[in-house]
Amino acid sequence: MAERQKFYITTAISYPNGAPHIGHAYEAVAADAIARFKRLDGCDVFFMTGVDEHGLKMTQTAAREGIGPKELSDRNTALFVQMCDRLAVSRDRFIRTTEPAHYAASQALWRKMAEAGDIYLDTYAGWYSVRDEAFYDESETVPGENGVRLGPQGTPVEWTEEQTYFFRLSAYQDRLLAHYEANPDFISPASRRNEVVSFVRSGLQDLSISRTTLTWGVPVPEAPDHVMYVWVDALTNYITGLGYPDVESEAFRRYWPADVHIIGKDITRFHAVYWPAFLMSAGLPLPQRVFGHGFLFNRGEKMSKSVGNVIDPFTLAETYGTDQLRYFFLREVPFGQDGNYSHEAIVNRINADLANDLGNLAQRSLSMIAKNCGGAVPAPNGLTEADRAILAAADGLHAKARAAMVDYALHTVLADVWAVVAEANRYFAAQEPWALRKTDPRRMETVLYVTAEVLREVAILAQPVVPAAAARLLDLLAVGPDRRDFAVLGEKGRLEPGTPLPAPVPVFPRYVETEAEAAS
Ligand code: ME8
Repeated sequence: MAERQKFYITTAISYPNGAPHIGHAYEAVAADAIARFKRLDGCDVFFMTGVDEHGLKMTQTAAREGIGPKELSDRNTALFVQMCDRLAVSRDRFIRTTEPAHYAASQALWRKMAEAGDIYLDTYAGWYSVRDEAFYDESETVPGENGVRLGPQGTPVEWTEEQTYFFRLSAYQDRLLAHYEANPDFISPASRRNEVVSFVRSGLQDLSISRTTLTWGVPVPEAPDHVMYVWVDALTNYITGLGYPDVESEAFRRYWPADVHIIGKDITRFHAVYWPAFLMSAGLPLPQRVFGHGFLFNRGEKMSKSVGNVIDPFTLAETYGTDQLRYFFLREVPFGQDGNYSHEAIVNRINADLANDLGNLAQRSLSMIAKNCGGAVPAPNGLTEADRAILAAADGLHAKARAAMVDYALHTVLADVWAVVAEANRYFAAQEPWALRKTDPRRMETVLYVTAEVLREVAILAQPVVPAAAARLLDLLAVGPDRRDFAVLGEKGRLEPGTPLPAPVPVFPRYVETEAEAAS
């Protein structure tokens, strides 16, 4: 058997300075859907997510709450883990940056960069945003209200001056530009790539990479009065998770470099400029790709605690259902672009796509099979042009989905799958199997077989996004657990006539408005 292709995918690691929000949920679900897709498509996947526990933001939030940063992190990290469970995020590893192994990895990477001559001590004087944990050039900041200066993300910046270690980022400008040029997909989507290229072209300053005014972080080797700048240790998480500094370890050799880092667009610079420069300095291979997804907004507005529109992913999952929420995120928002969520938009997707289009087709065809075909998979009796056409459309989905996934276009995969669902509904309506029951029962069986077969392929391909509902549908079709991956799509996995089927139950219930919602 050919060796399975490896696929290493990560999310950003989230700051546990508060409870997870919808942006965290979105990123985790998107990365999970990609990981599940790749697993079903035969890859040996390693999927990692986790939390970024150090830094000034954690220290300051903890101080405001009158607790230590570790206590703050422990409390919120538990919620991030719960969120992963609640949203069916199938991670292989949940990493915490306070793990001793992560200290060792970060210090080892630091030493490599120092050995390469890329680290020196100097005085930093410039602007820092605690909210972004980022240094900004004066030219990137603007005056805000009440004498506060704002950085490019609209967060306040503070003037800081201290003795710190620097990383010779300026020395990597040409190598980075050459890398972007030679690897046009390194930064996706293209709009993010253009931003990064023009940032790097405009000239790179050396980067301050340690702090002395802070103790909550990874100590700098041989300089314990310094802790590492939080982004140095945060980015290192991607290799800590594979056993770095043991580059001979099985996991590191197997999975590094990462196939894709899934991150939000606001942190592209760290992943597409700093991270590859650190890796080049340490003599390690670079990740294949950095994918910067868009932001989710609440009816066009940025979520903020002061506006009071921060939506808790637990409440959303509770209200709409995990699969429903996952489907909404990935179908509604073209992956890479910004998107909006609102109660109406979520309900519309649930009821139109899931309950009506797929749920009803499954319910109608499976109940007819239960009543009229002895509760077993019916036998096809000679295929017509219409039967062949819908089967061909379903059989063609795998190739289309793979093509869309080259760019992680999850929304395109779903649009293609649901286009076949719509076509199957038209087929079902046109064939009128309920009328054939009396006039031509053999033909009815064929129509029901073809419909069930389309449902099988749709359910298999829907698994990455709606894992629980797809599994229920595959149960209803008596598709065994070993016959659910993409290898059995198309003719080789056809349903076996005569296979007994369980009694059908609805797979996607309609969302019914509560009285309060209906009245508002
Ligand atoms: O940036 N919509 O952590 P974080 C979509 N610790 N995505 C969003 C979002 C929104 N409204 N808000 C945030 C950090 N995100 C660092 C990462 S990685 C080595 C260190 C995304 O908790 C954001 O873009 O602020 C990022 O990818 C992730 O959520 C975690 O954000």
